[in-house]
Amino acid sequence: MTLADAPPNVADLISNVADLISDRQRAEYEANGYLCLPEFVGPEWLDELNAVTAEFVEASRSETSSGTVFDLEPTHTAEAPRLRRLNYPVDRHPTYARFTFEGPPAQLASALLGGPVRYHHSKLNFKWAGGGAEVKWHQDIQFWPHTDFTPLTIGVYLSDVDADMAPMGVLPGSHLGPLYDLYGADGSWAGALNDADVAGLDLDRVVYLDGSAGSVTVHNCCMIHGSLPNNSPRPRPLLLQTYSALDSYPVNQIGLNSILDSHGGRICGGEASQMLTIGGRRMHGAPDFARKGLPTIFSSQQQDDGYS
Ligand SMILES: O=C(O)CCC(=O)C(=O)O
Repeated sequence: MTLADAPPNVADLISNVADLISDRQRAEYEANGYLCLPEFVGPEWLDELNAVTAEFVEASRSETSSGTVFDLEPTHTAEAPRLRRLNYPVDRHPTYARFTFEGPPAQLASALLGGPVRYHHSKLNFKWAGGGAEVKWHQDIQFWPHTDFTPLTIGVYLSDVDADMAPMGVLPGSHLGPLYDLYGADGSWAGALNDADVAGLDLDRVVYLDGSAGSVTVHNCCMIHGSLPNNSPRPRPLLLQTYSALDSYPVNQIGLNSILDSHGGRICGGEASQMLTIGGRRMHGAPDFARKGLPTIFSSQQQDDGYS
């Protein structure tokens, strides 16, 4: 289904999940840990996103090295930009924010996770033409652990991506297997499985998720995935956004969880419930005290702290 004209209210669509994905697709996601949905995002969104993205590529010409906004290849120049990534697109332009919080990815995440979702982070991986770097085999959850394994990442190809353009590769079912150590032998963070662990994978089973512009990839946070270098003459822009279930929370001070964008934790399609499950025990946590200032147990119990 094309969602270009869908209403921008996730809540409206949660009651109509069947319009977005079928029960069979949801079951496939649960069993295999991934989905690929051809041309899920319609031309209106794509045109808008590509126009904004072109502005950022243009702006990158005045940059000489990677920074908060851009991750640039070492050979990037003003004449021949070579971008690896636009960091945190939702903080960079309202179009990305609207797309991520109200558009097809938020709607799809809600459909897959069965209700409102908690946004975590976003990025736009360019994988530039003529050698854009490989992404080695890894799982995401070690980069940003949560209180459960519901987080998923939705990728949107902003242009046609064929098999020669290094599409995302996934190892079906690996989301139900071991969680690998992504540190190197010297103890430093490598962000990838080591060679011995990779040698133990059945890489013949990898599925590469190519698709025309607007096609969408979904992968669970425990999925083993990666992509080859892009040796084609065309860049491969993949806009990625991560969401978890409403009652799933990032564990602070581990990896990316400490440096989320200004919208990290935002709820799409509902309100925060403060429900969570840890170690199999469910509870209703206290409100977010950052919102109205620090209460004490006295002011809470006397109901004069502004939270009642
Ligand atoms: O861009 C890709 O092909 C994969 C991206 C990815 O896995 C990541 O950025 O964590």
